[in-house]
Amino acid sequence: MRIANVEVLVSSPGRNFVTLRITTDDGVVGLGDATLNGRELAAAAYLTEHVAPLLIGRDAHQIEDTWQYLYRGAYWRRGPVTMASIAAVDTALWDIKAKVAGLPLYQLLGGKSRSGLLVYGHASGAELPELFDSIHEHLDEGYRAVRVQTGIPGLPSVYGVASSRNASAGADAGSDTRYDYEPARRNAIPVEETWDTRAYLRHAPTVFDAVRNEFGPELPLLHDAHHRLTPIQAAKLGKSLEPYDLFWLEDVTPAENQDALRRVREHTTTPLAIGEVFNTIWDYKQLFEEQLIDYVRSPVTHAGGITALRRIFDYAAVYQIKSGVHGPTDVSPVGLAAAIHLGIAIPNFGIQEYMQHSPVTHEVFETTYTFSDGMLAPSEAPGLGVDYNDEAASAFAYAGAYLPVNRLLDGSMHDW
Ligand code: GCO
Ligand code: MG
Repeated sequence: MRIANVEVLVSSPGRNFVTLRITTDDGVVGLGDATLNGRELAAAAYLTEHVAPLLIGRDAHQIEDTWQYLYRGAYWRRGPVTMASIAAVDTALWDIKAKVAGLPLYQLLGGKSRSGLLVYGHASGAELPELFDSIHEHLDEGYRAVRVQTGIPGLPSVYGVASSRNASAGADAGSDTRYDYEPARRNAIPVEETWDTRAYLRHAPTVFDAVRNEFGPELPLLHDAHHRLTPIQAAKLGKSLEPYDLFWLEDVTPAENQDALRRVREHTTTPLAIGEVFNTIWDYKQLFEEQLIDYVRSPVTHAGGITALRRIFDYAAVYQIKSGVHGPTDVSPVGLAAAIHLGIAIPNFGIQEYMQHSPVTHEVFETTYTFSDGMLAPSEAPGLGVDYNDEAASAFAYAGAYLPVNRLLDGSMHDW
């Protein structure tokens, strides 16, 4: 079974997505996600110019060899563009193999280890009343765990907080208080936000205190610091949130310097999650071996595919570290479906992020996975269980959109 056709599909049903479609000589079709939010066309060009020509004529069954061929063969290793591209090829080949076997993909990964994946959604509010409404909306929808983000006094807008009930305006209009930052000023330069770490460190514990008082001790609560703190500030935040028993505290500090997490760990027992911007197993080496984190945030889409992420999870399991896969709406339904198949199979599943794609996204990506009682589950359809509707996609042309950037009050560039 040879690869006969490779197509890079760029579309924008509500937000931009890069999808790879591989077709074999006997007509089996596989899909992969290579969406790199704000830098989509770099991954699309990498695939079109440098990967697609190498795939034609290859044995579609040789997933591992193709992975090694693209990773080692590029000479220039790692990096988000390369690894998102390899991920798309890898996922599409797993989709094909499972379709040929006539099995849902998770069966090829060892079968089910659980009946469903516990997920968390994005509750947010500029002020506590909106936040409480948002948490109630999530609970009413069945969510059993929620991420909590709020505004900070003195700052006009903050990461993770829906700016209005129509935060996802345009094609996504009508969405609720769930946070989404797309489509953010299409064809314009990035929005600039401001940040004040001291105000944040003062405010965050008061929010969690209020949420625990309102919703009680049981509900798993998560929080994302989005790479903004120094190690000692991160340590301070972890310590100040300990009374509120967080499920996890995410991206407290940028982790290029893995030693930084040692400092945080010395000071707090709040569980730590990291890795949504990592690309390979090497980014986790010290974090795993020194047991500096508790949850792995990499998605299939940005960490080299199902083959590579499964390896990361196996390595994590040695240290009792669990999965906590990134699932914002900029991971496409193809990337999410891959995560669901992997998550249902691995022994060390922790939680899955599930922001929910908009109805308009689902016009293009026809999915079969299900969400009920706060759990995601794969369908029994062969392969990933996702179809790409070309006709629907033709109505949604790509338009450049950037993530915001962040500055401190004195104008210095900061991490967003
Ligand atoms: C999360 C993430 C996202 C990212 C986004 C960038 O935890 O879901 O931090 O909100 O900011 O995926 O493209
Ligand atoms: Mg995050």
